[in-house]
Amino acid sequence: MGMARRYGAVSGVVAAAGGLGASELLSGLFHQRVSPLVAVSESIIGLTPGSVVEFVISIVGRSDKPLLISLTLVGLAVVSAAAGVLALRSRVAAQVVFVAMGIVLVAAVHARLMPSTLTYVPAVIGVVIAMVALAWLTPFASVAAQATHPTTASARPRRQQPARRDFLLLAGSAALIAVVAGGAGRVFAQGRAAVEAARGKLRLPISKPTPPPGVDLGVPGIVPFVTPQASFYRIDTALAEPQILPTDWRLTIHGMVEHEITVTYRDLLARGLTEAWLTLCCVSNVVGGSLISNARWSGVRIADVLKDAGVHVDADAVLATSSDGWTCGTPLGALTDDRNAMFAVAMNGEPLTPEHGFPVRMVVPGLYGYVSACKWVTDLNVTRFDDFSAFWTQRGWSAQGPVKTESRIDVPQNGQSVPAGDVAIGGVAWAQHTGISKVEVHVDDGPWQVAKLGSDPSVDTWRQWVHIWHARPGTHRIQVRATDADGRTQTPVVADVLPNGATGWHTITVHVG
Ligand SMILES: Nc1nc2c(c(=O)[nH]1)N[C@H]1C(S)=C(S)[C@@H](COP(=O)(O)O)O[C@H]1N2
Ligand SMILES: [Mo]
Repeated sequence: MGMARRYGAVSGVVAAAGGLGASELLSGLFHQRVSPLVAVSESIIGLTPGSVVEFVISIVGRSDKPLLISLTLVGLAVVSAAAGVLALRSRVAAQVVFVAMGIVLVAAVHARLMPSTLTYVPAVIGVVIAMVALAWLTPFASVAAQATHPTTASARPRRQQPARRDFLLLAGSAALIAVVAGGAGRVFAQGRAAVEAARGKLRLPISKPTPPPGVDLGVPGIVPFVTPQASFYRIDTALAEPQILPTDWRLTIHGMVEHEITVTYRDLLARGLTEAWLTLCCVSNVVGGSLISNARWSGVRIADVLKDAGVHVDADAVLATSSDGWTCGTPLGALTDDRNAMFAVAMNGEPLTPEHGFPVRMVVPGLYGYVSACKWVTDLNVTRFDDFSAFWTQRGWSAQGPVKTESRIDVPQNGQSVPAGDVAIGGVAWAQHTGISKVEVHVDDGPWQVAKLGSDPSVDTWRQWVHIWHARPGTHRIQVRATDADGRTQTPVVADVLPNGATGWHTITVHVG
């Protein structure tokens, strides 16, 4: 490799390393399950035939992941080096290569993480930093390369040293920053270790949840009745989620109460746990959206704890505060009536994960998360709606947030092509704390067809539905609507998620060939 190409390659690799380091740091700070680098590696596993993956694992055993990440790094390095060389001739072309790598990172992150506000930030910032770094390094690389070229070097002997030194210094510091940032990302990720260890030692009196019979209709493409932890949607404003040891956790209940009380984790467990199936839904879930998931929750009834504090008759709300400062206001009635509003300590048979509120969070049947599901809850102020506004209500969202009846088509997917003949149209529907009594589907302007329903263990969960459609060739529009147990059919009126939840019938188009 000629000197010029070598400098180009170095600047390409260093620029990419800078971007990657930054993305590792940010994803560590945001406590994302995977960084863009790991997301790419995991996607490679996903795209590799299962037999090949098994074969590789059978050879390298548990080191398959580090090995794969190393290979991904080598791959990225090779492409970046090539881009760096290319930059000496065409900066635009080199940046196009970086953008392409960025698209790969973003796509991998998209496939591996549940979308939330910060999902794509590490990958995007990483790419931008890499591109800026390349733009900075390339001129130095070309000057240094020219300076070391034998003829120009002898012609300009004094130019040689400074130019090389400048480049190496710049590239060296960029590489150093990249390594430090990447390392810091790892350290942040390890900050979880103590909490993770404490969490691992907990032996909560809960059993592995088995889905009740009939909840899963067995139709491929419909989300499972129970959402596994890893794919449970996640929404919060915490840049770095709170890391709270169970032994440090305290909940203070105060305000319009007879006795102010403080509860420890041990106090809470001593009360005995109740369990319930409960679907959690975000007010930001658009029609057809995926910000809704279902789990088995174990916890302590909030009503019982509030009874100990003695709530004043004229209170009508509870303002809950999280250890990260986030707040939500919940109608007192929803916390004291007979529904299973709870301080949850476990989800799907294991202690809450840190991102879902470990050690203790609230879950309240029938209410959107933003008015009820306070994660890392540490403070309850019994009060009146007139006397406060909470995090999202200060930002234009309604003070009250009952979950609206909705239904979603999971299969076929919008825009999909399906063969003519019998096609299963299916999905989920929910009318929380009321229950679903009927789901209907119609194709084009045909009559509404009643779908078959999966069973539901309570009125607080979503319910699967399926309808077998005799599909004829052509392009068709499919719509779904649900009716709740009180006989109210889902409104076709389209409403935006702001200020209190979307409405409208989920509509998809499929091509039958
Ligand atoms: N501390 C805290 N709790 C929070 C939030 C938050 O931003 N901070 N977001 C709420 C919102 S808007 C929703 S929809 C649910 C989501 O819970 P999950 O991330 O466990 O799915 O948590 C709620 N609890
Ligand atoms: Mo939400």
